[in-house]
Amino acid sequence: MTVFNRRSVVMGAAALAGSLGLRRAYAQAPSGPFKLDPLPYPANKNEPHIDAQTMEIHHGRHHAAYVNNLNGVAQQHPQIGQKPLHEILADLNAVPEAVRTAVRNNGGGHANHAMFWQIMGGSGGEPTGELKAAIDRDLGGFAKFQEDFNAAGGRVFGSGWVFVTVTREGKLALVTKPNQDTPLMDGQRVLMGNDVWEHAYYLKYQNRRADYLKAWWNVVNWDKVAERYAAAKAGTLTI
Ligand code: MN3
Repeated sequence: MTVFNRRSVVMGAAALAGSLGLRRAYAQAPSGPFKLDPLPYPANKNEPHIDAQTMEIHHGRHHAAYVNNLNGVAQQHPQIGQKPLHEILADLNAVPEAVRTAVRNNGGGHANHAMFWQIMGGSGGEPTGELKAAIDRDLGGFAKFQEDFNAAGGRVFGSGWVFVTVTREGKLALVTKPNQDTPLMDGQRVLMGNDVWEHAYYLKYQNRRADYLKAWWNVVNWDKVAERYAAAKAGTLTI
């Protein structure tokens, strides 16, 4: 078999796996050190604000693809799997240049989505305690924080994220990033963030990103965000 023919067969197999749907694609995913954890709640938990189909596709296909792609890179460059993900992302210059962009996009995507699922599945409301005090101190209070966060998310051109970063001292700041970039790449820690890629909202909201940003607050799990805040101050928050 010539190289050309072998490649045709491989590509044909990949196309077939895609046409057979998600389960078959999982079965053929490259194994490796990076894992896609199941959603920590049923896919319909964020209804009606985020529909179950969006959650299923977003987690089971988009996030799964980042994990699979990252494992594919790790098969060729085993050292990629030997450091914690937040350390890899904080030092992308140490990643071989040939796969640096792949690690940036897929590693960032894996970290961002792992955080994202964790802080949703709640019922909104408002933060309390130390976290509320930090929002009042650093972000101008809860109402102003929501307004600024939504505005920042709306200003992201194309695909990206809006984040709240947190220091070891517990200080908060609003940050936006394009694509699957993350403040982890600047050595920072992420308290919470919202995905403003169209895949996060298009089925239900189409082009109305502002409506999605506004509705998203109804599914934030503030207990989980508070756990992340405490972990940041304890120095144990990773992704
Ligand atoms: Mn996404």
